Amino acid sequence: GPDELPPGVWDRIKDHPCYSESAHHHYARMHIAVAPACNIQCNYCNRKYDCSNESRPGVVSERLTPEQAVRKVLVVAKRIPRLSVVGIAGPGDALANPDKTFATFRALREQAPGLKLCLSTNGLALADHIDEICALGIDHVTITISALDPLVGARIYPWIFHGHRRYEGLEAAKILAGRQLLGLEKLTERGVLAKINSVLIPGINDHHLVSLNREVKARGAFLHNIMPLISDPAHGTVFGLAGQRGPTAQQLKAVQDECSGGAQLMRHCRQCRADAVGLLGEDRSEEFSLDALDALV
Ligand code: CLF
Ligand code: SF4
Repeated sequence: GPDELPPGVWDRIKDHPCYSESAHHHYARMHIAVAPACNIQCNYCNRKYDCSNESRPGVVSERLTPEQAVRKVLVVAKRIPRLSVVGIAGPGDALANPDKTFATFRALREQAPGLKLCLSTNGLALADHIDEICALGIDHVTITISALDPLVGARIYPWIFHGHRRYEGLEAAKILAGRQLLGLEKLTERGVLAKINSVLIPGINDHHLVSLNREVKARGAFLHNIMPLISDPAHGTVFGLAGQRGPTAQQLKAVQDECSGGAQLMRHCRQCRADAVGLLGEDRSEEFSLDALDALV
C-alpha cells in the first residue's frame, strides 16, 4: 500500500498489475511479441517457444512486426478499457532486438500516450540502452537474474554473445552477472523502477537466491519475483537441463520465505506468455490474434 513506499512511488505503480498486488484484480496488461532473437543461452530455454525468463515455456506466440504490434495495442486498448500496461517480454530478449523494441515503444508513446510501457530483459545489453529507456519514459523494467556467483551461473548459462563475440562457461557467467548489476545500478540512478525475476532451479540456485535477493536490494531493486522453473517434457527437452524438474510449491515457498526481510517479494506472478492479453492469469491472446484484428476494428 501507499504508506510503505517512498513518496511518489505509489502513483507510479498503483495501476501496474505486476508491481502492485492490489492492481492485478483491476488492471490488464498485454505483451507484444516483437523480439525473436536472444543474445544468451539459458539452459532451461527451449528456443522453439517463448522466453521462459518471464513466460510459460511450451507456448509459441505469434511474431509481430512493430507496425502490427502497434495496431494490435490500439485495438486491444479500445476493447479492454482497463488496459494499463504494454510490455515487451520476448519471445527472445527485448534488448537483443533493440531496433524492433524501441521502434514499437516509440510509436506507442505517440499513438497511445496513456499506456505505461514495460520492458523485460536478461540484462546483458541493458546498460547500453539506459538513455533510450529514460527518453521514452519506460519506467518499469524487469531484469531476469538467476545467479550472481559465476559457479552457479555457469550451470545455468552455457554461453553469451557480447561485444561481437561469444563467451562460455565461468567467463560468460561472470560477464553476464556484472552486466546485469551494472544495468540495475544505472536504472536505479535514473529513477526507473526495476523488478528482478529469478528462475528457481532446484539443486542449482535454490541456496543462492537469498544472497542474490540482498545484492539486488542493495542496488535499488524495487521488487523480486522468484518464479518456479516450469519443466515441460511434453514439449521436448530444454537446451541443457534435460530431466531437470521444477520446484514443488513448498520448495518455492521455502525459498521465498527465506528471502523475506530483503528486497520485497512478488508472489502473484502468473508467468505470462510473450503475447498474453488481459488480467494476470487470464489469457485472451487468441481473441486478439492478427487474423482476428480486422474483424474487431
Ligand atoms: Fe508484462 Fe512483466 Fe511488465 Fe508484467 S508480466 S513485462 S512486469 S507487464 Fe507480471 Fe506476467 Fe509475472 Fe511478468 S505476472 S510473468 S511479472
Ligand atoms: Fe531463452 Fe534465456 Fe534467451 Fe529467454 S533469455 S530467450 S530463456 S535463452
